[in-house]
Amino acid sequence: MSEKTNEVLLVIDVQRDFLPDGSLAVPEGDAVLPVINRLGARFHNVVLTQDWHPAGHISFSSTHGLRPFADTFEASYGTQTLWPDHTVQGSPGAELHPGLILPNANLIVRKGFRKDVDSYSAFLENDHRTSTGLAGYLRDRGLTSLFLCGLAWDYCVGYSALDGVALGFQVTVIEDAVRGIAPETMAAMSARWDAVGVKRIQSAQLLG
Ligand code: VGL
Ligand code: ZN
Repeated sequence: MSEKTNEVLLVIDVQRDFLPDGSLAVPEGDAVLPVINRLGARFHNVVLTQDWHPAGHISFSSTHGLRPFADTFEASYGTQTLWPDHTVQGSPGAELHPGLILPNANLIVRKGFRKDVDSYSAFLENDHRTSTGLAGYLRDRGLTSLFLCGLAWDYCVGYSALDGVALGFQVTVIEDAVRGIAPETMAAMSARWDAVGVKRIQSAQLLG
């Protein structure tokens, strides 16, 4: 692949807790590792995100004495899905997965570190106002074409892609380098991607 200078690989939330044996394991989450490592060797610009929650975070069902996956919480910014405790700051589960080998990584963006706001998107937290700073970083560096991979299709990859388009970036999801939490929410997210012009490709189209 002859990479263009405006292209960046965005590797979303490939952390121990989202892979098998993690507290919020994404089905087949480990399948993305070899694909992402191959992609990472081909991009000069690689940016990672890391979900990074304080203990007692608003998105944890345990914080509210409610059930993960089944219950929701009415946050000031809208309805928040509730999850098992995951990616707690400084815990082993929050670490980037050790199977990830990305020497070209330029930046790691942490998100979801405010106790009262969750953040699925790499760009904007769930209140749709608080910026992670990533858009400014990418614009400053002239990186306007984003290739997304990682976890999870229906949440963090999903909302990052939608916000990326809304912020004026060209966004392509590398489908075989992404896995999701549930088929229904994945299908719903795919429809939203298609509606706003998120492109979808297979890694072979880049690695070929
Ligand atoms: C994620 C749910 C909660 C993700 C993060 O990385 O997709 N999903 N926190
Ligand atoms: Zn989270």
